[in-house]
Amino acid sequence: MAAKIIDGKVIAAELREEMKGEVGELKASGLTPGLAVVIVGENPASKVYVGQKEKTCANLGIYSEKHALPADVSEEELIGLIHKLNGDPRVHGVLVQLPLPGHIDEGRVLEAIDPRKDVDGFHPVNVGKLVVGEETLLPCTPHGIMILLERAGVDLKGKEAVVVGRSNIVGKPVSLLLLSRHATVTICHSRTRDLTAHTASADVLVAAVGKPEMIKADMVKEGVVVIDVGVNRLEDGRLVGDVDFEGVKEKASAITPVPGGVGPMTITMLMRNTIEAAKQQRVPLQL
Ligand code: L34
Repeated sequence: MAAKIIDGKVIAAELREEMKGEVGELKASGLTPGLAVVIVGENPASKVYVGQKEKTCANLGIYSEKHALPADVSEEELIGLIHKLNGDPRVHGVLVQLPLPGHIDEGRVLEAIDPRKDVDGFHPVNVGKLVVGEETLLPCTPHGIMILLERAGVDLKGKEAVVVGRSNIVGKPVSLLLLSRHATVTICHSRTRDLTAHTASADVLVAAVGKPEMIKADMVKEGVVVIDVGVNRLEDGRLVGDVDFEGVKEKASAITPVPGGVGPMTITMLMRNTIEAAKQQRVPLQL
């Protein structure tokens, strides 16, 4: 059986079209959603992603500003900028592109962002809300994955969901979201003893490790739904996922491609969060 291709590019474009209308209405009512993106250093991939984020903002009518800091910026200076953005009423979302240079404590930086402006959903307060099932700004990639599964018509209740990778950005939060939809969730990682024993039992497999094409056809079962979060640039310039797409698509019932799968959804959900954050910041909390 050849798999259905889950087209993240098309689904993301549909969602952005809806958001465009919503942004138009908000602006007419006097509220322009605003996003500040902070990038430190010269990581080429980060530059590409940040460029796409700005372009998408412009396309939807969302106000955006980019703050590019040199690689040797001090942690204090970076946190100072975040405090300034926390207090700027034009800015509803603050995103610090990761990874950061080694001399900067990532946790300290993420904790400096006002949780209400944390459109990445990385602040411990928002992570905590996700854990206990409270409504919150969801991390963009995991949220995008859940929408792809929904649009592909995948019912998660009682299914075996296997997540390969345990990062704070993808693996851990997507595991919690799958759990909240009543999947039985297994998280595998670099120390997992028999990876194939786990992946072969998956009804839904999420690969988020950053190793080019490591998930092979003989590691999955017939009919599996595969979400490939990997974005790996090979030496020959090709962009591939963590899944051997050509092999695995012959066994899967549905699969996301790279590029054009999860990536476009990540940026689109960032726009969603920026709009949500703007709406929440307009209405003062009734305590
Ligand atoms: N703070 N840092 C913060 N938030 C994030 O949500 C990210 N991430 C990850 C890296 N650091 C971050 C992203 O935005 C990865 N990431 C991301 C965003 C977009 C795409 C991939 C990763 C994407 O659009 N990928 C395209 C291909 C792009 C290309 O040609 O290089 C795709 O179709 O998959």
